Amino acid sequence: MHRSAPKKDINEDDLKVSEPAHAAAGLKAVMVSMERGFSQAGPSRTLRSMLRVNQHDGFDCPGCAWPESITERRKPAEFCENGAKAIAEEASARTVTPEWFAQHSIADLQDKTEYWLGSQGRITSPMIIREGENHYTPISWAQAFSTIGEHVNATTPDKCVFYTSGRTANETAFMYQLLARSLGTNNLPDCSNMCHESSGTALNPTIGIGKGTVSLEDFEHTDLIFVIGQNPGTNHPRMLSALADARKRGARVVAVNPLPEAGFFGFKDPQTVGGMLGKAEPVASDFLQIKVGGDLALFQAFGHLLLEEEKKHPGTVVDHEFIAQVTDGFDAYKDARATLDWEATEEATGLTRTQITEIAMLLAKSKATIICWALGLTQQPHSVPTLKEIINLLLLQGNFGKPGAGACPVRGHSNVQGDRTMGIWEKPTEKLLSALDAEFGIDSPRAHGYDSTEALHAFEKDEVDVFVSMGGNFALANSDTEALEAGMQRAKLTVHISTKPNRSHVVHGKTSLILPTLGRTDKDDKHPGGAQFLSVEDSMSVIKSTRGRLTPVSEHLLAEPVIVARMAQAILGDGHPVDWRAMAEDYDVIRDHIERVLPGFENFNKRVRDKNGFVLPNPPRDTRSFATDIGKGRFTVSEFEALEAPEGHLILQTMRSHDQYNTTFYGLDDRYRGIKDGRRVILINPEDLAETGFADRELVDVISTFAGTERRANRFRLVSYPTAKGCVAAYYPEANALVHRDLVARESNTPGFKAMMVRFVEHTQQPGRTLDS
Ligand SMILES: Nc1nc2c(c(=O)[nH]1)N[C@H]1C(S)=C(S)[C@@H](COP(=O)(O)OP(=O)(O)OC[C@H]3O[C@@H](n4cnc5c(=O)[nH]c(N)nc54)[C@H](O)[C@@H]3O)O[C@H]1N2
Ligand SMILES: Nc1nc2c(c(=O)[nH]1)N[C@H]1C(S)=C(S)[C@@H](COP(=O)(O)OP(=O)(O)OC[C@H]3O[C@@H](n4cnc5c(=O)[nH]c(N)nc54)[C@H](O)[C@@H]3O)O[C@H]1N2
Ligand SMILES: [Mo]
Repeated sequence: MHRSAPKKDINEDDLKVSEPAHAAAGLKAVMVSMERGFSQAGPSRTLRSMLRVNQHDGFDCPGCAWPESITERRKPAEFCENGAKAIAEEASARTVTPEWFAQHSIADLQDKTEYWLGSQGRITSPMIIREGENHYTPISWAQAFSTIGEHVNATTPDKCVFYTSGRTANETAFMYQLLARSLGTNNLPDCSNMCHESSGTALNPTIGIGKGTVSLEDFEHTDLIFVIGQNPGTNHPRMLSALADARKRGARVVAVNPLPEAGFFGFKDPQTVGGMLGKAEPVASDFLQIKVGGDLALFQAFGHLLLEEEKKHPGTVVDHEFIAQVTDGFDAYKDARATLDWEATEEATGLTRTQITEIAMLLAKSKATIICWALGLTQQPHSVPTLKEIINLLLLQGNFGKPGAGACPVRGHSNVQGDRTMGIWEKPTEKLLSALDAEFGIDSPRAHGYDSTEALHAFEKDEVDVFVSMGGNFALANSDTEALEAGMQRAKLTVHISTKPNRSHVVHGKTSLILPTLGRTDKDDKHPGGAQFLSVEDSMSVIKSTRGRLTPVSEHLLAEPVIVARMAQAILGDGHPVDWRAMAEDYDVIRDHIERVLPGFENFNKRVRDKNGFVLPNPPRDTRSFATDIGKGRFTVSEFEALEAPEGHLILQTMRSHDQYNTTFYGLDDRYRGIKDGRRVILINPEDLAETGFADRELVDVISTFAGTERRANRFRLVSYPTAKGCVAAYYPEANALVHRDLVARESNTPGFKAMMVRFVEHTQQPGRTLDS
């Protein structure tokens, strides 16, 4: 079933630019998804997998963490263009074999982009490369595991790092954290550290849970929805149906974003005839084109205006009863918001007083508001205070635990939320550790481990001997690409549990292993008791099963739980109290352990087999209560803060194109933004472009400044684009080399991927980062 892979890599000179689109999805979306599916996987695998996505007893879409509509209303094809691309990418019948590795030296592979690497296909055999070698060569599974055991046992636990990417299923994640803790380390950085960590850091102390408080049904009962710092048309396309439906019912939908993303303006539902034929339904009723980093100022202004409005019409805006009964800190908040500096607010947000007041009046009148956000709010120095201001607004109007209201952080990876529930966390609670110790007779370490940023520092300081990566592409996903890659190359062993080749495999440690694994869509039936399934948790705390059906591309692939169990056996030896083998043979055994260790998983094995799965407890949503240290919801007071570009600089944010999944590129068509066949672009407001003195499409080198240091990335093209003034945008991961590792969200340590200060200089052939050219 081998299909051949493209030989051609990206040629940035092919870049084409056209007008941005005004609506998302539609027939074109369906056509693109089918075309990608057929070219990667062939018609039969494509159709078989598309029909089972997000269906009962099917597999969970690896595309994003947006929930499926439950009950009878589940649509026959619960997927979207980008979900379909994610599936095609995984169901690919193209293969990366030992012969392929023999043909491509590391030096050769280091010159390739992610686009080329990822499109080569699925890895078919375990591979190893040792110091001084130029090629990966095949290795048996048994030898691969004993290599890991030897390396880990030759160093100390604190020099071992276990990274997790958010596609990892619950059962695998549970075993993986148990392995790290059995060894004696909490070095469990994950992609969440680079993603929504700021959300958890803001929510835990204020509402007592690091998760959202709405369910999908709430979208049917809400008056007002905010969609902030999020590009749903590309990254959560199924969310557009919920938004368009709410809009049809009469709810207002306010988008807050520096970019006029296509999904805000129209949605052509690919699951209805009207939508396919091109009739766009409206999505956002209002659009605030905010300056990057201006959201904190905006939310403080909303707070001020709501309190003013309450003074004018007492008892109509603020929920005093709710505040008195279940919250703390209101008076201090009220005092802090008593006055407002309009000049500073307009400067920080790039919005006018009239625009801000108009939207504040929508809030004042709304009886039930949902605030959704994603990465536009989580990857800046002041992200955590910004998100705490959202919580203040929701508390002020009692928007918790009532229909149509709540906080909705829209997660990324399809199981990133579940991984954290399972204990993938470098700062575990004592409750988790003591439950693990009691269940397994182990002695979990209490010292906190590295998050992703601290892991990057540790690489730099040569404090990582062994790096194990459960999925993901750490080298490219994190900041300061150059320093990180160099650090990774000095590690003694890197282990990559992967489906497809990526950059991290080719900037590997002195010894490196690639361990090929089954994906979501693959059948997992090589067990004494027959086929096994896994489970995931979506953005709204629903746990459900996921079961692949496709025949794996190679008989040498192992399921992730089996890989973890065999690593654990090789590292911890025979006398270890945990029965790893039993868990790997029968995933019900893992779920029984989870039930005894984690709250909310009573009867896990029974309930996970329910057609709609089950919902984890969520006190704010279920009982209007807050399990914080004070047993109340907490108002907080934050200083006014915004991003300010130094003279001659603009603020750079990084975002995803329509044709990529994080560091994986499906194609080169960012269709809604009109950017095609190239990725090294800087979207810039026409007025800002004029001020730089460069012409549209001119090549420039980009210099970022942070704390007196500079980073340089070469050969980007400026593209005139209707982004907010003062703010430019580039694609992730091309721009990651510009992010200084100390540029982080202060309290959560999430990299400042949407907060760089940059200037442009004429393109020269000077040394500097040109990863993709
Ligand atoms: N197809 C596809 N789906 C995906 C992914 C993918 O790569 N491809 N990735 C998954 C993952 S892991 C995640 S975390 C999510 C990410 O989902 P998103 O958060 O939608 O991802 P980004 O592309 O980073 O988009 C960030 C948005 O925030 C806006 N923004 C930037 N700075 C600011 C700001 O200061 N204020 C405001 N208000 N807005 C701002 C940007 O203009 C952009 O629209 O998507 C998930 N789903
Ligand atoms: N500049 C900038 N940087 C960012 C961001 C940003 O907005 N801007 N966003 C950040 C965010 S939100 C995130 S979540 C991180 C993402 O960081 P990661 O999660 O580390 O990166 P991905 O690109 O999602 O990982 C892709 C790789 O996962 C492997 N893979 C795919 N499916 C499977 C599977 O089923 N099992 C296993 N074992 N492996 C699999 C494949 O080999 C593929 O190459 O990046 C962060 N980096
Ligand atoms: Mo993410």
